[in-house]
Amino acid sequence: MTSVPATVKTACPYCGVGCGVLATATGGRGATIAGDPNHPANNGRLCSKGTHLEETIGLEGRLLHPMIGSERAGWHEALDLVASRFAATIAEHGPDSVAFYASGQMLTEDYYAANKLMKGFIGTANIDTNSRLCMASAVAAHVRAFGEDVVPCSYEDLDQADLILLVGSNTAWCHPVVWQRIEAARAARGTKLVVIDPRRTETAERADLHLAIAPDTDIALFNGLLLEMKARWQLDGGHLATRTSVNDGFWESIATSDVAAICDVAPADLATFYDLFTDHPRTVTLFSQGVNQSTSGTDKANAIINLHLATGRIGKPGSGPFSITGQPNAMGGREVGGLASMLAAHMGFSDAERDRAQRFWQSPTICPGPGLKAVDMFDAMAKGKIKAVWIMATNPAVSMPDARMVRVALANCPFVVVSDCIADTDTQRYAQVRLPALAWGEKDGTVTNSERRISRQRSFMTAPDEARADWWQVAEVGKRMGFSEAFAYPDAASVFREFAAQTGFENAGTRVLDISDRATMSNADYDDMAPFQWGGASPFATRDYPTADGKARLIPVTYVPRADGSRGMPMRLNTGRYRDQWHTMTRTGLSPKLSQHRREPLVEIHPDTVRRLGLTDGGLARVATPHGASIFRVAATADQRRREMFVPIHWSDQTSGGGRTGLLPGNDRDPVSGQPGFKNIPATASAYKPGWTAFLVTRTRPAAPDCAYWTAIRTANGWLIELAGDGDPADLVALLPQGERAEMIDARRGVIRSAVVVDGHLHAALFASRSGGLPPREWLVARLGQGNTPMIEVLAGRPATPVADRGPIVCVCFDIGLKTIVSAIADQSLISVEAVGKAINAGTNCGSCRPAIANLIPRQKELAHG
Ligand SMILES: Nc1nc2c(c(=O)[nH]1)N[C@H]1C(S)=C(S)[C@@H](COP(=O)(O)OP(=O)(O)OC[C@H]3O[C@@H](n4cnc5c(=O)[nH]c(N)nc54)[C@H](O)[C@@H]3O)O[C@H]1N2
Ligand SMILES: Nc1nc2c(c(=O)[nH]1)N[C@H]1C(S)=C(S)[C@@H](COP(=O)(O)OP(=O)(O)OC[C@H]3O[C@@H](n4cnc5c(=O)[nH]c(N)nc54)[C@H](O)[C@@H]3O)O[C@H]1N2
Ligand code: SF4
Ligand SMILES: [Mo]
Repeated sequence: MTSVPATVKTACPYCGVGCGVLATATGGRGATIAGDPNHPANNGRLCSKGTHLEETIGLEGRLLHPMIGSERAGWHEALDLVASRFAATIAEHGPDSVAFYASGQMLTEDYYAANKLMKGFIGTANIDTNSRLCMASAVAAHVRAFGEDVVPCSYEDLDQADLILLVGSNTAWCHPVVWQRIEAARAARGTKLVVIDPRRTETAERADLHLAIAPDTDIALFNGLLLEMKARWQLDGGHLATRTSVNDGFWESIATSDVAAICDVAPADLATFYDLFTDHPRTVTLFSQGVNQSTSGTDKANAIINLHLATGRIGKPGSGPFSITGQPNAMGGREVGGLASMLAAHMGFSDAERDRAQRFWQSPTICPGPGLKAVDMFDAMAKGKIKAVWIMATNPAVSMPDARMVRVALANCPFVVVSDCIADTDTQRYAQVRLPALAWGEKDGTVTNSERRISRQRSFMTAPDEARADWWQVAEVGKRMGFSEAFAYPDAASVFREFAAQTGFENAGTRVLDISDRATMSNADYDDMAPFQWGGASPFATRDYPTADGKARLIPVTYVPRADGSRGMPMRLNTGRYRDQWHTMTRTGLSPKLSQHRREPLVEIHPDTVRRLGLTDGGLARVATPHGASIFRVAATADQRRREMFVPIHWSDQTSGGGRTGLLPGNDRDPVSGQPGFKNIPATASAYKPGWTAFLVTRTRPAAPDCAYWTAIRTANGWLIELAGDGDPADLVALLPQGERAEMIDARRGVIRSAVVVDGHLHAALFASRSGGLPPREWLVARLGQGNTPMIEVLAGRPATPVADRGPIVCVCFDIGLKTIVSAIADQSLISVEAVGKAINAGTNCGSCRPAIANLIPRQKELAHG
């Protein structure tokens, strides 16, 4: 009898859109992946990252056994050691000498267990999370305005809006399925789109109006808009009077003169913005890291919320201030109290709330108040105050601001435990104990997306070797620390039921988060649980705001110019994401498809500024801030404002010897939320002119090269490694694998061309030059692992009969390059993305490249001649 492989309904492990995925195991570590047509978050759609999940679920690079130092250990031994070291540290130095650094990539069950252990049983609130770097400002703004961390919108509101403002969000790249929903609304009802972002992103390029504001001037813009609406009699007097509380002096406090000058936008564009807002009452303002990751992030978010409260554009279809979450379970972490500034189940630290949590947990102790927020936590570690830390599902040695100092802190911490599914990460290098976690496809539990929708992540593959669930690891340590009963969970379902019960415990309608109707569900019901939304589609449509008087608050927020310029640092550095990579690339970096979109970390700079700084487009630049420096490939682009730069966050020590963005930001942070300002950093850039440049295509990855700049990225059959440095390029030959070698070396001119063949197949090829002239990469990348390629062609770096240059890959699903798309548009007079799709397929699968194609259509003439 042959069994038909079962299809499992699960949720995507990447962004906070929270798409439903249908996964069908195909044996071994394989699976077919499709969008779940019945999941309300995506109705069957998946972006490039979701679509190519199958390339990331193998066992390559996985941590499969507990490790103590460099030795393999048994689970008992490792867990005993963690429990005993934590207990001993607490006994000697008190509960505040230990810490937990968690992640929005943990499941709700993992997070709940970790928070309970720290706050209720160890008795310290020193548990914080990478959500501090991500959502903390939005959380703080929600609590200030609504009394509770509640997102007042749903995705449906995007379908019903007449105007959508995207503030500090590169939606087309970072929340692509929400983007596709916005596009659908524009097609269906002509929804207007305004993008507020200093950069002209692919998202901004698609907008009806792009306001390329000066960094961190959002408060001036939104206060200006609110005052203009007041002047135009557009406020909602009824809503203001009955549902909000406005302190005396509020209107004076937001007074802002000369908004256009502060924001550095054309007065005519500002007028258009005001008119669009006046004409379209159904407005959703979707905001992301351009708002949150700022030293004024909480005030920015409140400026947006003020506008919606005062104009009554909240709690109605097609309206509301919509903070979109980054990670798959950033919202779930907030629900369970995974931040050092919240308790659990949306409670704070008052005596009554602490007492309530302690009685619910029946715990021996309870944390006395808030704990250390991420930056302060690592700071305390550097100072020797935190003596044991457990890091789970996050890579702070790369992603924290001032990553160099974070590494000093980790090196200084006597006991570091890291739970990860990957064996070698920059953070793992500092661990005394490494615990192997289940990865996506193996783990089982729940996540909550941006619109408060709880979905099940379900396993469809068996756990490899000794990898175990994160919640299980926490519970086992809890038991070993003497809390056997409190952590005796037989399964994830029992953790979820307890969390559900806590949301209802002595709640009596005071907190919106209440899923206690699930507290008694059976394991079978948990297994079958369909996605559901807490708080309903529009939580504040009818119910009071969860404040003492039931009213929302308008928060006085004032624009204050930043005064952190540094001597010799005349530029501003902005940092963020690429379309097809996820954070520190531990998973998306495994996918050859996803690695095509951007082969190297670029520093994007306006062409005028490139010239002024003496840089060259395509050359290398050393980007420096007061905290560190790193080398990036220069991309000159008028999409950047002058004197501003943008670099991606993705490259780590595992993938580069340059491009290390984490070294650049400092610790400046929002005074309310403690969230670091990652997007507006004083900086400078200067040319790095290497003695030689080189690249290596290879089937097997060599040890990390020792040169000023290198980056390694996945290709279909191996790796592409870009290199630049000083000294003798001949040393590079050591990077080549064993095999039959063919070479062309001109030592005087510093030219090396060397190819390695194994069993008649091209195994590696190295090209180096002192003059900078190197052949194109993609033909060689495609030859890798292939037989019968004449050696003379390999050493020439190109085939005897030239092949058409496709240009950089735009559509990764069908491997279609920019030049192919541009010539199809020109030759066939294509005028829409659909027409391009019909002609050459590009953009017809996941759709992540549709904005890029749309932007090529009007620019086709300029590009075809360029
Ligand atoms: N492809 C991909 N998608 C992802 C992720 C990923 O790693 N890769 N990560 C996920 C996570 S965790 C997150 S948090 C989200 C982040 O999603 P986004 O917030 O959309 O992404 P970012 O690139 O960090 O930054 C957004 C934009 O803010 C702009 N910005 C900078 N300064 C300002 C300012 O002062 N004002 C305004 N208005 N805008 C400004 C930047 O130019 C940038 O284009 O993405 C999620 N989705
Ligand atoms: N300069 C700059 N820095 C930033 C940002 C920025 O815009 N600019 N953005 C910030 C933001 S918004 C975020 S969210 C952070 C993200 O930063 P990180 O959280 O550090 O990035 P990830 O690469 O997602 O790290 C997740 C780690 O968990 C592992 N992992 C994956 N799944 C599991 C699991 O189920 N269990 C366990 N135990 N491990 C798992 C992965 O292998 C990986 O090592 O970066 C922040 N840092
Ligand atoms: S938009 Fe893409 S990355 Fe985000 S959840 Fe959906 S498929 Fe995953
Ligand atoms: Mo994030």
